[in-house]
Amino acid sequence: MTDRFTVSLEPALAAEFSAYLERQGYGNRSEAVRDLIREALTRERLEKSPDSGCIGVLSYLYDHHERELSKRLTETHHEHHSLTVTTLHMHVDHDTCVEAALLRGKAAEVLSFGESVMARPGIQHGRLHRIPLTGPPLATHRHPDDG
Ligand code: NI
Repeated sequence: MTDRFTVSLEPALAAEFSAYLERQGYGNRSEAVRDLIREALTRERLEKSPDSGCIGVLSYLYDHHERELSKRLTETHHEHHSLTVTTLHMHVDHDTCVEAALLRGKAAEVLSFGESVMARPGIQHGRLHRIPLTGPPLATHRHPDDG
C-alpha cells in the first residue's frame, strides 16, 4: 500500500530540484523524494538517539611513512575492538594507504571514534558514513576478551 501526496514547490525551487534530479541521475521525482526523506529521518534518528545502534563505514587515506601513524592506528582499532568489526587496508602506491573500517555500536560512540581517527595529523580524506540499525540496537552476546 503506497501513501501518495502532492507537493507544491515555487518555480525557482522546482527548477533547482529538476536540475538536481538531472545531475544525480534520477529517473523520477518520487525516487529522489524518497531518498531525501530517508536521509532526513536517518540524520534525525542518529542525532536524537545517540544510544541507538548503527553501522559505521569509516574511510581515510594516510602516508605510512608518517611517523608512528600506522602503528597508532592499529593500536586504536585494537583499543576499540568492540566497535571495529573489520578493517580493509589497501596499499595505493609506495607511500599511500587507504583503510576502510566497518564499525558497529551506539550512534554516538561510532561518531566520536570516527571523529577521533579523522582528526589525527596525517589522516586525509576522512569520511564516516553511519547507517542506523532498525532492529535491536546491538548484538547482545559477549566474547571472553570483552572484559
Ligand atoms: Ni599500506
